[in-house]
Amino acid sequence: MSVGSVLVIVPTYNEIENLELIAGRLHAAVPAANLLVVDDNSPDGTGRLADELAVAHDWVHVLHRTDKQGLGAAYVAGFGWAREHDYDVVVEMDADGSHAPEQLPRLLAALENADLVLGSRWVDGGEVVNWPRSRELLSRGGNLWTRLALGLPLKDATGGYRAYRRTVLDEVLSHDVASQGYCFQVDLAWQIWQGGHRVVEVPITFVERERGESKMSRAIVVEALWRVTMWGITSRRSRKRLPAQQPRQVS
Ligand SMILES: Nc1nc2c(ncn2[C@@H]2O[C@H](COP(=O)(O)OP(=O)(O)O)[C@@H](O)[C@H]2O)c(=O)[nH]1
Ligand SMILES: [Mg+2]
Repeated sequence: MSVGSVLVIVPTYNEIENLELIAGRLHAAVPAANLLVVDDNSPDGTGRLADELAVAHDWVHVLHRTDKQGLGAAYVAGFGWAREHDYDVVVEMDADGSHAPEQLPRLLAALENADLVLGSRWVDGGEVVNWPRSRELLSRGGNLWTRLALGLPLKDATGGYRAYRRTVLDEVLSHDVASQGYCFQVDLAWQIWQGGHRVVEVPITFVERERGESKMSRAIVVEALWRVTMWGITSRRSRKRLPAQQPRQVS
């Protein structure tokens, strides 16, 4: 069984050392998938490299943006492109190798019985390699707060390795998505779960980048904390959700 045409969106900001490698690994792992690089005018020339790859390979596409506006904005632009080009499935994947393309077939298989599949570090069988203790605590703490504040029964709602059915993206993007930074991930999972769609977590092995620098910042953490808390307060005031579907874990 197939889930249909697949577009993998890779947002980039200064990922010149990583882009070609991740593109090659993706094509080897899932040859039928197309790649869309969404570059925010990286000073290191990642956008030019992406153009060269697009000339060399018909499965590579590039969306150039004029400046760095955060992960959320880059993905919203990429999702718009995916909808214009009528893909059935849209995947989010980092450029830095943390999200192994070799694990993508498992995410896509799980999407056969789901609307959103999350690659999860914090379910049984999931793991993180080479992360400093501080990053692990931030991720675990962020996910705990997300569960408490929103009642969102997911172990890893902040992760960025996921596969969406196009139909749920259409629904989510019919509203404005205000989240700019990494809390964009929580925002979408929360909206899709609230919409009554099937959300499934699949264990992944997340490997910290070996090349280039993380773009995580204090501002990103503060935005996430603030927004998740506000969503929690607002939804408690107007809880109108139907009885929750529990997410399932697929191994
Ligand atoms: N286009 C774009 N990509 C971004 C932006 N911020 C982060 N990224 C990309 O998002 C992915 C995850 O970022 P990364 O720095 O690895 O975050 P970390 O894994 O949480 O430390 C990488 O592919 C980055 O290049 C942004 O503002 N714009
Ligand atoms: Mg990273």
